[in-house]
Amino acid sequence: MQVRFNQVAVAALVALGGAAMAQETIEVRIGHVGPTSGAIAHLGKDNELGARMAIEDLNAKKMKIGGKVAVFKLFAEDDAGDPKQGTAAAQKLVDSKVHGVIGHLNSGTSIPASKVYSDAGIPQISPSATNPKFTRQGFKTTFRVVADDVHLGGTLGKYAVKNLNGKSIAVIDDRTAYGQGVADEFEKGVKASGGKVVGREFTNDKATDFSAILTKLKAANPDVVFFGGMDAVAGPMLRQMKQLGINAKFMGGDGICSGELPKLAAGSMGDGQVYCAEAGGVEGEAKKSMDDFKAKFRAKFNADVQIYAPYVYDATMVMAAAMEKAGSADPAKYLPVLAKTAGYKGVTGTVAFDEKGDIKNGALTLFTYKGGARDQVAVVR
Ligand code: ABU
Repeated sequence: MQVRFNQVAVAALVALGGAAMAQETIEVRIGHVGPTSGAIAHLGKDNELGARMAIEDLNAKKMKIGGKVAVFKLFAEDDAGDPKQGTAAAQKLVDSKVHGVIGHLNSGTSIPASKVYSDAGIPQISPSATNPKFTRQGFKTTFRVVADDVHLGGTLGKYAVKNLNGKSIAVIDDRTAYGQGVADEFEKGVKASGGKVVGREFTNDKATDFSAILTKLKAANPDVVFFGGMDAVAGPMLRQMKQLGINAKFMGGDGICSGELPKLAAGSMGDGQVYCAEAGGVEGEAKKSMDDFKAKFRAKFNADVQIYAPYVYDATMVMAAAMEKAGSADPAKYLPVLAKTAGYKGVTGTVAFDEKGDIKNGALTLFTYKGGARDQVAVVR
């Protein structure tokens, strides 16, 4: 009789232990939007892979939110870099009741989409939209983990005059929110540094023939040509500059600063001819975390980071950390905690937001290209 009692007691204890071990879970839906189709699909896919990597790492950690194990799910959307598709993708994510959004990639899509997220009270962190307006609309839900075009364009303008010794500088932009904005800031930076802008032309983000504007600028004999736009346009522009015998240095912002640019330029870039800047970056001891991320990314996806995958990764981690700290994935509950993010140590450096949702003390990394690969020149703040 005693033996039977002991058997029952042990069985009951095992059942209780099993119940305790089967922990409650909470589903956390993270939206991601970027242009995974169209001319800059390579950049959109790079961003999306950064989000996938973050989601996998978060799930492996078994992070607890409000005492429950969080199961993160990625809701990935394509906006093709188009403002209308951007707002449609944003509405789709709102309808899917995502808890937060990482994206979009472009300023031209991030800005209109930010109103959709703001109206729904859903936090949005862009890993790459640099137009200042993005965080200056008075929305509490809007954040970014990169420096803006004032910093980016202004620094590049100064660099063109002071470091590249540019005497006659030509400027082209693609008339997008990003391209025109960064070119305007570049022009201001050139003038503030005592440089001379000898021509300003524009194209669009789908153009492939630049012979008319390049021929016009060639007559002004520029020693530096700055392009505000993306790598998919900069590559063919570099090819046509070479065909026309324009031997000027070529500069651009973060939009051209990809691993893909040498391929898009199809052998038309001389070593040290092209300069660009990523709107973030780390150096010294901290660079190891970025290098480790890039190695892990390559091993996992058999692809090199283009530009912003590490920033997408950090943006996702920062959002999850705010949920963990708030003990809730409810946007209304974790948004105030997200806004107070300070000192988060990510792979791209320290993330802290100011009152507008901009990164505090954002860095820039200047690159040139040598042997068909990006070559880091300096990190500046
Ligand atoms: N920052 C360059 C690419 C994204 C954008 O701002 O449009």
